[in-house]
Amino acid sequence: MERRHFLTQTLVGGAAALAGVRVTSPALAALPDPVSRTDASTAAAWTPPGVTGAGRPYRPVVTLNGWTLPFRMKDGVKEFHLVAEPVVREFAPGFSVNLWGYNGSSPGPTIEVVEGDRVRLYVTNRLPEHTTVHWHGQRLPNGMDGVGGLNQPQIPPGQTYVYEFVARRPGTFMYHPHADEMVQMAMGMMGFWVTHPKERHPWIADVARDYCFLLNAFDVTPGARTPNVNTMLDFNIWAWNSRVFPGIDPLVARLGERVRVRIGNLTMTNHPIHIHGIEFEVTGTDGGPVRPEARWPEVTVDIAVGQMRQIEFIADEEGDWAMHCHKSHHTMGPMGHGIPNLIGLDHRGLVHRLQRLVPDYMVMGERGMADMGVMEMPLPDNTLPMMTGSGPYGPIEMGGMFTTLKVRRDLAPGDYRDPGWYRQPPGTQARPLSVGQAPAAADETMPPARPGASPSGSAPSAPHSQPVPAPFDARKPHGGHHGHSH
Ligand SMILES: [Cu+2]
Repeated sequence: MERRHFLTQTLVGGAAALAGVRVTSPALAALPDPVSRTDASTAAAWTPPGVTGAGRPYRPVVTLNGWTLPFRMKDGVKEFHLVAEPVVREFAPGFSVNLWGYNGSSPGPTIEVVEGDRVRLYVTNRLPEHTTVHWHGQRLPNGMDGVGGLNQPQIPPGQTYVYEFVARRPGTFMYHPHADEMVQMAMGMMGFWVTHPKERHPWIADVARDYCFLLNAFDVTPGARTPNVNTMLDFNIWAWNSRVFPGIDPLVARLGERVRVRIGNLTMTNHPIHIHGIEFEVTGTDGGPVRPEARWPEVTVDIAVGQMRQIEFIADEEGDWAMHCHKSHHTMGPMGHGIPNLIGLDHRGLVHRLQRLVPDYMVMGERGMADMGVMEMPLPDNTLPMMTGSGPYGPIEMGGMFTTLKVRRDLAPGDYRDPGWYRQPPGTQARPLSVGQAPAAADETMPPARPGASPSGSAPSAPHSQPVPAPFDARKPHGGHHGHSH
């Protein structure tokens, strides 16, 4: 829940500085109160009361499992107060991680303004080391770009700096530190920024729903609570806004609505984001809106490291549509990594002998790994299973970067609540075929070879002179598992 803190003690105690200028007590008193939120649910869109700064009223974005930072107007300037600080983030029920973030959460709150707004951002550093904030993608004076050591001195612990610039172009942006980046981003310091157009823009459509979230990744050893910060590529928590399925809320839409989704990638690898059931277009990139004649239809958009993409579609098919990263190991929890492929291996006999040595020994992956979705195996505390999250028909067998797009006819405009699982109309769902209904299969799957003909077109061989290899002696999977039961 949102609550207001008063920073007076912290700020008076530290030697606060505004852009290198020492701040006197009256100036400190003038700082906007920082707003904090630790709840990881999707907050309702925040509409500023009455005033929208430079532009027309806009439809606010909804940050998936996140929230929008309230501002105050002061002398025509939108003033925000970000506090960089340690936070505890729940990635999914049963799994929480010690991170660094802003104003109680990681990612920090979304900053939402209108093109032409003059924006003033106070940044208070409550981390144990220095930091800065870089406003990724913005046009701004060089001294406001936030690269520590290049554009400004680092913000020491306990101090407050102020950034001020005009939001010059509409679009999708991010913010993150440019100070000890590897550590601070591995610890979750990042946030989203949306600048709405100040007037009707020919390349920016009005949409009924406007979602945003960041792609982020962490390396948390199973059983641990704090990320490893030196990991270069081998992350094991693949998250959207520091949440993993089933902790990621669904995107909901009313049938026929135009929906925009803005996605930024602050992981160390690219993510092909795939949505089932609809086609979308990339209507904006890091550099701004894409002119309509330059767009093409997609069902998957690859979002490279450091990029932002905004996509749009008409939600014109009812149902619960999967939406996920198409790198299959990014829809797996931490236990999905580093397991050898055991498919086809016959464990009979072996398991029994191993269990004499290790009573809890069980077979993993003998028939594939789908069993992991229902298995209740003991895990270290504070660790998610490899595949988690169930649907109306059982385990979905995915975790990590996965959620659903839920399109409903009877949803009220502006209602973002999870409508529950979709009920397919009779006759519109894949169904089992009972024995006897199957169309008759031909006895022979290959046409008889014509004498002298060779499938490859090369010199005729004498197929009947070759010995027929014995069929591979694989045991067919059946029923239960050996070594454990569920
Ligand atoms: Cu991915």
